Amino acid sequence: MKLEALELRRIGIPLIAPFRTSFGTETARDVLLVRAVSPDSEGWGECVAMSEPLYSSEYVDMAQHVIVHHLAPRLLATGDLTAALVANVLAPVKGHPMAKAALETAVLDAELRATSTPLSAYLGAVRAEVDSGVSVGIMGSIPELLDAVTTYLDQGYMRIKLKIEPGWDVAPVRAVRERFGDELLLQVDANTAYTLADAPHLAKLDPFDLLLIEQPLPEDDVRGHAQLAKQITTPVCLDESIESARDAAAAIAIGACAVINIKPGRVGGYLEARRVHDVCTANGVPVWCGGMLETGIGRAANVALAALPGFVLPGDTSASDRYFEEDITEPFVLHDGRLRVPDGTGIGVTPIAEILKARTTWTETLT
Ligand code: OSB
Ligand code: MG
Repeated sequence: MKLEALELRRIGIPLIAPFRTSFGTETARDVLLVRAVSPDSEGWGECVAMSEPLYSSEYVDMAQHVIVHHLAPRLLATGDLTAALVANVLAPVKGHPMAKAALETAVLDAELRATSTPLSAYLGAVRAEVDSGVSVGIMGSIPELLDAVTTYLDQGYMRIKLKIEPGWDVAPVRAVRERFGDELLLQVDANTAYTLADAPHLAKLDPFDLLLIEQPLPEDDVRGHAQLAKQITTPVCLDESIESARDAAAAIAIGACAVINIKPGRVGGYLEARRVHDVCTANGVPVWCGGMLETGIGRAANVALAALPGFVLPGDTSASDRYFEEDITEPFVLHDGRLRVPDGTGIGVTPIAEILKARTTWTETLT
């Protein structure tokens, strides 16, 4: 297709409740959206970079800058662009997977809409709905945590993930396990808050039969995760450490992870995300779809990915009302603990014009 324009837009959208992780507290999302325009189609992508570089080195102002000055000009200068070409065209620019993913998704959405193909079908989905879990932030007290988990379970979520950090780990896990019983699917996410020296402490989580512990050690300590895996019985899952299918193959080969959390933004887009899935599946490693507090635009595409066969664990694919009072698309709602995979063409959703307009804080069109 001929890429005529890339319309960039920043929107501000408050979170229903503050979301605290080991790296910080989010109270609102400042989201960069990309609209790709071709003569006969248009497509949307959401950049998952946060306001500050605390999850990874990317952040939204930087994503905007690299798109305007380095990435968009390369795409706009490509005569006959396809989604499959985007990563190659952008490869000379090092890093910035979240910025690249937003662009690739917008181009892919436009391409799929032009051929009336749903993203789920294009990716190879095998399910019409996906099991939903919920990521529960660090709370001020155990009673507050138990109340939050009670509410989510009443809503039907099929799996609970607790954010942990030193000082908020064994006690909240024990409290949730004791209150909700052995059948509850329960896992934890440390967002790199520990070191290998904490292995004896992390082993105290062993009796609670967790599904997995996500990214306990720093992102560049893949070998440390392999060593940790020998000292605890909880399966180790990687998030931040995995930025490509090659990373996934290497981590699996040295025994650094038994599970992988796939986030398309972290690996540069849905095409690489599918390759991570394929590598994991070929190695018998289960995967699940992570989240970055996306609006309906990012969520729609995540849900399509989560319908691939290797996604055998519930994802952080929660309903719109877990995050926002009002989403920018038709809201995603839980049906018996699941989200329906959009069946429209492309990502299957578009922003609602009035809501988008009301939330927009900045826009620029690149040609
Ligand atoms: O590590 O999975 C993470 C949110 C922002 C940044 C990193 C993470 C998360 C979550 C929430 O855990 C997932 C979601 O509900 O979108
Ligand atoms: Mg994580």
